[in-house]
Amino acid sequence: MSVAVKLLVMFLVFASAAIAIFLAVAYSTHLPVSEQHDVQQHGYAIRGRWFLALVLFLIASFAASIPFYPYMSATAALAPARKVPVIAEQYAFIMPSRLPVDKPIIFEVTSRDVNHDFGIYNPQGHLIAQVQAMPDYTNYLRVIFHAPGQYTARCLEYCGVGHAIMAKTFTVGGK
Ligand SMILES: [Cu+2]
Repeated sequence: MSVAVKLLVMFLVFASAAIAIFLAVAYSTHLPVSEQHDVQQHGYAIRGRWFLALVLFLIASFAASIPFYPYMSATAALAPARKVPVIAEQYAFIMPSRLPVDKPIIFEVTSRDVNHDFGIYNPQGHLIAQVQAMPDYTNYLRVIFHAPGQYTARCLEYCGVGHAIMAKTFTVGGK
């Protein structure tokens, strides 16, 4: 089932529930009128039970949703990643020329001189990831290369006269 269909089904379910509640409320106004003191005790009891049910529902929802919190899976995926230092300088990237396919990689990107940008292009020439390369600071870029081939890192921030030729090709997979 596609995401759009799931969203449509969810919308229809919740919209139907909302409409049903409105109809029930509208219908309930046809009942004979009661005096406040006749119904007060009973009403408070109903309110108390609903409040308790709502609190329990919210606690249960909160507990049930914790495993789906994205940060845990992101942290788990980071754990076995291979760290690859990248040093940018006028006008080159110092980094390995071969990297593994389908393995999480964390590029540790910094600069030896001025601000650069580390942009990774796949073999089709599409930009797939990028991060700033800054002096005296390390930025972390997590990448998984899903296809082997010849990739190219290019500088994406003007850094001097040689900026346009600042590139490094590297191979993913093979050996
Ligand atoms: Cu540059």
